[in-house]
Amino acid sequence: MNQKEAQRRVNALRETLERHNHLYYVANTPEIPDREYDRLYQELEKLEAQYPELVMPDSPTRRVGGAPLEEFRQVRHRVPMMSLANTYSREELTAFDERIRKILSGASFTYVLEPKIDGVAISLRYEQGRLVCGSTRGDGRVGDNITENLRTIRSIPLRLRTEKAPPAVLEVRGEVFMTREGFIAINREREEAGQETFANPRNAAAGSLKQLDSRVVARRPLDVILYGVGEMDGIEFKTHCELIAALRAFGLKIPPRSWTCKSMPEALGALDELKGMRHDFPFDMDGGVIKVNERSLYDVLGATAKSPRWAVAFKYEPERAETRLNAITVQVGRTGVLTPVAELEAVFLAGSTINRATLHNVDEIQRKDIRIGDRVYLEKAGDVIPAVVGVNIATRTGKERVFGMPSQCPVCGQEVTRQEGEVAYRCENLQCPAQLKRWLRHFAARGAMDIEGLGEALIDKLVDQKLVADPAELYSLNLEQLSGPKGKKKKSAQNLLDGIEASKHRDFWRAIFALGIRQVGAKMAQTLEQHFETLDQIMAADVERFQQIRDLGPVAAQSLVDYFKNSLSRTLVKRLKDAGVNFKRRPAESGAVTTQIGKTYVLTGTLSKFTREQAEQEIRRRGGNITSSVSKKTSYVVAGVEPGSKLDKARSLGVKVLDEAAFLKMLEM
Ligand code: 0OW
Repeated sequence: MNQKEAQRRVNALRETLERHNHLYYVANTPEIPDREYDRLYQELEKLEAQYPELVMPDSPTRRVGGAPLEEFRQVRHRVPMMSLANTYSREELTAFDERIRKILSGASFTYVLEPKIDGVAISLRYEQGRLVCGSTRGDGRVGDNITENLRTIRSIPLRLRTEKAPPAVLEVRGEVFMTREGFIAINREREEAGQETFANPRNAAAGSLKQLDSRVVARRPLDVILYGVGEMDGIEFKTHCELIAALRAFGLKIPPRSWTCKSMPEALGALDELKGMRHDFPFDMDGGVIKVNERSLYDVLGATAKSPRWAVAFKYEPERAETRLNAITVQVGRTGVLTPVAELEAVFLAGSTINRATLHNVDEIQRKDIRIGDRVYLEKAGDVIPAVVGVNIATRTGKERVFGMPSQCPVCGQEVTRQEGEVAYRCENLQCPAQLKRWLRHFAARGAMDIEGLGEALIDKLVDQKLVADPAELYSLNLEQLSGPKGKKKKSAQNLLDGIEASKHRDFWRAIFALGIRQVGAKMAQTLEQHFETLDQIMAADVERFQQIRDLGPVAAQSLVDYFKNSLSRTLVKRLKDAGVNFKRRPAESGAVTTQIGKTYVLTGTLSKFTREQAEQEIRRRGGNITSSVSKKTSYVVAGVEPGSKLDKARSLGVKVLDEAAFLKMLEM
């Protein structure tokens, strides 16, 4: 290939990759499997390495920067980033409407309602269609230049998509957020690694954007939604709806829903509808924003010192409960981290009864001054995880007790340690039964090796009776050991042995996930299966090889290399292999397993045979994709018990709906 041909191929690859990036991260309608995307990406990387003169700063391979910054530079916003007036009351919305009508003295106008995303406000500056600067809001006039960090967010295009000449300047404004799923995953990882956890998805997003090393940011599951503009040159919009439509056409991600309303009463009705959809969005939404649609009226309406008079945010009260903290117990995790857990008087909150909540670490307990016996407030972080957010100090009697972390592991008695710079206390005893139990639970779980009959109680027994000291030993258990005195439990013992036997033939990714490698969740294990045929190939890979894979960042890459360098892990893997556990990708089956490629699914409601995660895995395994919201492009909506508004949307758009039985049939399960 000569230079000219290389240039042509590089251009074609960039365009194709940008298109698929947009389909995957913005439009939520991927068309090609990940493996195909990775192949194209690797081809581009190779060509760019061969012809460095062809490298462009906005190439899809150039999202993650090099060395960390020393500090962020400052950016002056030429059009200030305004704040928003907030209210919790519908009466105030009516007053807002009256005020506007008075100023406009009879001019006709409409309102737009859109969800209020609970994230971090940012501004993106595109010059001649290229992303040149990304910044935080700061004080509204001056913010931090966080371009490097924002470039790592895949839903932010590095170039605007347009057939015509792009505007000379277009500054777009919006919110960076972390999805609830991403927040839960990252907190789980951090807890296991002994790091401080984030209180909610908003803090996780804000904390991520503050990182000076964009390689760290690249690993955080961040996303963006854009809903406004700042400075513009060479483009203008008459209405907010027109603006949003233009952002969408430029390939930018816009609010998932919006309502155009003729009056405030209509907007109030839309607010109710939006509230009902609250849990359907994959991100935290704390209310709705009502904006005047006609932009020509903005100057007339003007602004206060901080916020425009043409927009207002209506915030929903956070769902909160008060209950008594009866005790604080300490749990020992799979990696030995000691986690304090709040034992609560049972209380109902946002759809479920809660009697326990993680307190994360001692620092957090001290910061909130939580004492045993206190009346505490509970909220659900990221809408799902119960969290103690504060104490009702007024009800203190003086009998409450301050909590102290035990100096010895509550399970094995070994002295606990706290490493410098870590918030967590750890039990470093590798033989600690608590760690072993957690490890076995992870290994046998439905999402991993799915060993039928091996529940918590049985694992406790096997460990306490010293029958099993690691997962490989499960495979040498025999009927006699399990049958109990006089062989009373022969039948259940045989069932367990059958379950263990069956687990040897699970999919390759399940075995990878079951190993419990730090940073390697089920999704990552599936990605690894797509890229490697055998575990031996994974074991032979280096950090660079792992980093060629989309969605696999430097921390996970290092964790994989460290894990397989360790002789204990290698021995364990060998023993599992010798026992007959499958560590190979199955040859692509014809028919069933590949039939879903390119199809997009939306899940709603509860399924009886799968958790949400498992259903998603089964779809992905067959090459299908999952998106969070229903559109005309959705292939199927899978509706379980108590489906949300997604089902109504599917029906109104004529999208095919599958109940659980039809879904199972489709999966041929
Ligand atoms: N968080 C949001 C949101 C939104 C405002 C911006 C300035 C004038 C109108 O989803 N959908 N729309 C606006 O429009 N603001 C939002 O969030 C605000 C902006 C400043 C602080 C919040 O992030």
